[in-house]
Amino acid sequence: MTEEKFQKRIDAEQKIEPKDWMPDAYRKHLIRQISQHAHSEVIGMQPEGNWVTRAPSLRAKMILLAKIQDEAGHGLYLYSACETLGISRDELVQQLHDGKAKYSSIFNYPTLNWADMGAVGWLVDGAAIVNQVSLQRTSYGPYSRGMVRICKEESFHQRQGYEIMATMAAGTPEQKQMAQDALNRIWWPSIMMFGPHDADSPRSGNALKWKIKRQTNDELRQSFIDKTVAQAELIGLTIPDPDLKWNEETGHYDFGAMDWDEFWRVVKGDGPCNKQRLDHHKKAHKEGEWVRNAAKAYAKKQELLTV
Ligand code: FAQ
Repeated sequence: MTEEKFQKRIDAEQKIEPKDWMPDAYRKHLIRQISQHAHSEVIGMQPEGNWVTRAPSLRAKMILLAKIQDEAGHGLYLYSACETLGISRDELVQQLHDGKAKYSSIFNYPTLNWADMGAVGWLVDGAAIVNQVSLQRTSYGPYSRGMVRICKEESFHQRQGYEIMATMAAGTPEQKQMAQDALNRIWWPSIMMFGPHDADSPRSGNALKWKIKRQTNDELRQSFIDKTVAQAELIGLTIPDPDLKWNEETGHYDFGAMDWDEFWRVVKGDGPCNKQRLDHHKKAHKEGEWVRNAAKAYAKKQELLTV
């Protein structure tokens, strides 16, 4: 098949499946994006895992545990989708450890208190859903199907966080202040999750042409902001952006400038927790080696028994 025919299939909204012919650049683009997405799910467990032992009630603890387990599952779906493109899980993890593969900038910020569990669920999962609902229609079949499953769980996560924020915002003045403080710290990093502005996004051209991304970074960011402002107002919290203002003409909120120096610093490895997150992943991966070996040996034994 030629690239021209491939593009026609994409334009006709036909899904591309693992054994179909695809341009090498399409395959590489997908491996990069899906693996970074998978790494984000797995590294994203760390800031929340930090609070499991200190959840304020058994109910809160069970919900948080279930959410974190879901993130591990999302990582597994995504690694599996990525493996269908002809790369192994070991190679993907190695790329993460070598600093060749990125993960979402947001997970390089610390979670300082229980209110941060609310803000992460509400804003980080909220931003992730907006992005992932759009990716349900991505052109690569296994990625698209993975997104459908992930989105179902992600909306529970967003509500888990919003419930924490709503409860704290309706609590004592100190609790309300904690919720506001978490929103103040996590707001800007969460809207940076959508990536650089469209004009500064080198990957968007091919991603949109190949329908890997269905909407641009700025379109998705705007959609997230438009949805979230009313949610903040409803629970009496203020989004920390003095330039945030409804624009009658565009039908969207205008908002202030993001600190792109901070964004690129964090993406390039110099955020508050980059080293901690990666070191922890390396340590956990090493400690889990015997489990992987045992699982492989068991699978091999089963194989021999069935021959
Ligand atoms: N962080 O040209 P673009 C979750 C990089 S899931 C780090 O615009 P693209 C669930 C980008 O990779 C969150 N790096 O790139 C959860 C590229 O570098 P490269 C993860 C970023 O790919 C919740 C360069 O900048 N979701 O949170 C970021 O077209 C709670 C130029 O950028 C996904 O991964 C960033 N924020 O657009 C889990 C969704 N933004 O690779 C646990 C799938 C950009 O050329 C707890 N991914 N970069 O070296 C996407 O939709 C896209 O890849 C974007 C970036 C939108 C992230």
